[in-house]
Amino acid sequence: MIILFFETLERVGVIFKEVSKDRVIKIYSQYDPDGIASAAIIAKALIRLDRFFEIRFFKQLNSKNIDKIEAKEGDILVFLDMGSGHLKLIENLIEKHKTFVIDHHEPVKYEHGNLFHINPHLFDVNAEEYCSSILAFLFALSLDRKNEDLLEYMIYGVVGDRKEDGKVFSQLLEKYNNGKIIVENSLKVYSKNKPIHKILAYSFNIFHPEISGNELAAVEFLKNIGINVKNGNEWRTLESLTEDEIKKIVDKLVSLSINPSEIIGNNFILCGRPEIFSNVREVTSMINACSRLNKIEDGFRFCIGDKSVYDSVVKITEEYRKMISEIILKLGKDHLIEKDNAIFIFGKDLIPDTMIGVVSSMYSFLNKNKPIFGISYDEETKMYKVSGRNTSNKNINLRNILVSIVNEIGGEAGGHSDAAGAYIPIGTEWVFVEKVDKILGENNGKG
Ligand SMILES: [Mn+2]
Repeated sequence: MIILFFETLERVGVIFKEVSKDRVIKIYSQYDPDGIASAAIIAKALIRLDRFFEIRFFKQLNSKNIDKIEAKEGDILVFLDMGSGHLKLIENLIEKHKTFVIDHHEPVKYEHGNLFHINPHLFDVNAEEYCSSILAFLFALSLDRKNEDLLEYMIYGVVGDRKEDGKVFSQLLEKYNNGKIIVENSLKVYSKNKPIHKILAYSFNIFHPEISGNELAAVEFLKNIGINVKNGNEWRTLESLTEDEIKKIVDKLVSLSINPSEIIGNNFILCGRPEIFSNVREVTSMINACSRLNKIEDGFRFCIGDKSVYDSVVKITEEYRKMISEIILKLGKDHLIEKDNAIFIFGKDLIPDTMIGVVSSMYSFLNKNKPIFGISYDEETKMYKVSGRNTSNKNINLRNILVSIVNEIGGEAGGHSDAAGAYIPIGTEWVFVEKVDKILGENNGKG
């Protein structure tokens, strides 16, 4: 029941305020835009509450890095956008510390008097509509209604985790917007005022291996459908295109099997910002670029509006776009393995572990009707990292599939039904491929 969910949020907020007085609060958050946005919301709310806190970002919690969590007696622990699937892993910490977990990943069963667990999966609500920044925003509201001005941060997380079409988000946006954020239904791109071929090449949600990351190919694409890319000596921007021209582009992209929901949708424009930082899609991709290139502190500072990092974040974003472009260019046929029921991207050494999820997501935007599994080497765990994405079949639960496979071949797994991850031991990758294909085949047979 939705009432119970909100009541719990309020109650946990009251408890948090009480127990965190004169304590050090240690915040551990995921390093992606949803985690960074959640941390930004909680940080601002804690400053307003006059609390002491520290923030650290993790790529992922796992048995290899769990000992990096150091807490002194009496410290309060807060986990954001991670933890729900790791409660057994952090059991020793929960036994010693009041622990608040604000997360939307599928939880494991675990309860303890010290644990305050905010996760939509534990309540009778549509968990798919939530991300951690939404939960963090609701939690911040329960601490103080003034925190409704943190809505902007919430949207970075929502766009990062692709929850912008959910009802929960649109209700919150409507209720707390105050006219500062304009919603525009248009091409889902990061800017309207850049040359259109650049926009096509670098809006990686509109993904096609022969256009994305390749400006020349994007120019050719536009010419082939009869669109002038220049007006005199000037490159034309998206804003200068006629409705008819935009329709031509959309139709052609759809004919190339790009998922229509990736092409047209809502963009969120922040009023009163320099153009380059005004489209939430661009802000989010900038935060994401910082995460993927291990510049997490810059991403966090940028998220909370620290102007001193603006220049470096612009550079990081350029570097990130170049890096993805190179990966797309190098990803040859031998890296892509298509089985009956799934597609595997063998990134291994070519794709860094921080990028494999991004690349898997991009390929899942192509209408292939099969889940995608990216595999790359992870230095920290010395294992293969797997990123699974499913946009095609609502009847499968990737998280459960990965959990059941690692139970057989070793490793760890967690996540969501449509986006899940795992670490698997080196040498098990081919067994993994066969097992995934077999389980999905059985699933399709049943469906
Ligand atoms: Mn998330």
